[in-house]
Amino acid sequence: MKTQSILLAALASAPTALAHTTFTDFFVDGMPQGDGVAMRMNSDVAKSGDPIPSLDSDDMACNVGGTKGVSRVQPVKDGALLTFEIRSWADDPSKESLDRGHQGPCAVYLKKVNDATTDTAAGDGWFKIFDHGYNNATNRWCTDEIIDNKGLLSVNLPKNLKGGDYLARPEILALHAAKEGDPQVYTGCAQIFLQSNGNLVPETTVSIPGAMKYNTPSTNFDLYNKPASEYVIPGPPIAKLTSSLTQTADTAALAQTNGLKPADCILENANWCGKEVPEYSTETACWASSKNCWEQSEVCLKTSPATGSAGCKIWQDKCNDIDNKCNAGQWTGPPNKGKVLTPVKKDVDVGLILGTAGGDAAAAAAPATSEKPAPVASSSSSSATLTPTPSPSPSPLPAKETAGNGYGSHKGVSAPATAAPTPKGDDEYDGQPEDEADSNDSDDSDDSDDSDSKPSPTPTQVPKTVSVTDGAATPAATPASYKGVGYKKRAMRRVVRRY
Ligand SMILES: [Cu+2]
Repeated sequence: MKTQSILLAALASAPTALAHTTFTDFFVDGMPQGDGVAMRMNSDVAKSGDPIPSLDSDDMACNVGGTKGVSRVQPVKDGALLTFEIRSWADDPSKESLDRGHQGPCAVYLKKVNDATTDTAAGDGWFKIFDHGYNNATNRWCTDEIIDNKGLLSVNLPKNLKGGDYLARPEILALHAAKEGDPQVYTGCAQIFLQSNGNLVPETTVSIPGAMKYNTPSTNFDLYNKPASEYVIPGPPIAKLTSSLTQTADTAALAQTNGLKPADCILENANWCGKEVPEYSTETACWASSKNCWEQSEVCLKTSPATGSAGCKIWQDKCNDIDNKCNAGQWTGPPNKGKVLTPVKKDVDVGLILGTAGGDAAAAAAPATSEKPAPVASSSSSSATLTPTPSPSPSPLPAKETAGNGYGSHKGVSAPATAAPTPKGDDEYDGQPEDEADSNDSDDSDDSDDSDSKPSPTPTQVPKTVSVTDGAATPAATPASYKGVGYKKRAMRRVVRRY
């Protein structure tokens, strides 16, 4: 058992250390929803951080295995701010979000679905609500902005979209190996229920896979030898929205019936929920409840996605507590019956809210796009593309989120006035996650140490589940001048080594 547990621990810690990046979780109006909650990630945990293997595969929709949904769907208000988080180590938000050698555009797509838990995601129905490529004025790519914003990518949902289930899909395209035929796409999907009375729908939708193809200027771009200002963002322009003719004015659409957190869920680990064990007052019943507890623990561990099993450890503490009390002859329980153990989530300042830059080229006059002085706040660009609607027209977003320089701040905390860099230098990512030597980082392994052993008491470490909350307070800045030179070799080496 011990050997097996060590082996599993090694297996579990290795993949995250080799990761490029993963969309691990999302926030709604600055509130973290929990690691992996309502999030479709690569179901192959060992490869969770890898780029999508093929642009032509169904994996492009919601990542590998993402044609299958998860059980939760998170409610969001009309016009909500969605924030997606990326991590190089899916289970450790304190580490870097993405190696800086990854440079390229990003986008966010939506797809209206009947049931976000079962929709297969791949195929038609996707529309783009945001993109951001290269900003000439700042010499920065979308990835630069995300990295310097603690790995957070935020987008305001267009107001008055038709309510109901959606898949929300962030996308990053890293171009460092594009010229060599290896455009690296990172994606994932949030399952959301939009609480909206609106009736806006996209005029046109696209298929994913299909919106991004190999051997196009967007995907075989020579990052190191071509001016980034010439770069064309892949996929369709930001969708024009129009009133749905088939408006059913059903307020029933506002009532979410699917994917809600079970009322008796006292602990979450991604989409797993722990339920209180049966009450007991005899020794036999005490141990029966202990068994119940450990059985739930096993399910928790088995269903842990790449974001880890921190919640399962909390659950094991509960089981150990029951065991100790059974042993001590305290046969009335369970202790702290019904107590919610899910760590309290705190509001996060999501920092930068990017506007579009270098994108939407099809919609705007072509050359002008790349001359844009600074990122335009997303609200202005999206309201420009919204088709006027009969009833409530898309209302402008609060001013605090639309600072003219493109740095909005959801919580009104001011973001950097310029993209002024704090030089970190090239060695910033020397010896960083990519090297195998790091794969047994001691702080990586503790998440998995005891994970498979059940009644072995694990009285240590308080798991750091919501540490993202500490992390996101101050947007850090990094070298704007950094052009990815010097990374190239590493990037190539990496490609050779892995693909
Ligand atoms: Cu990578």
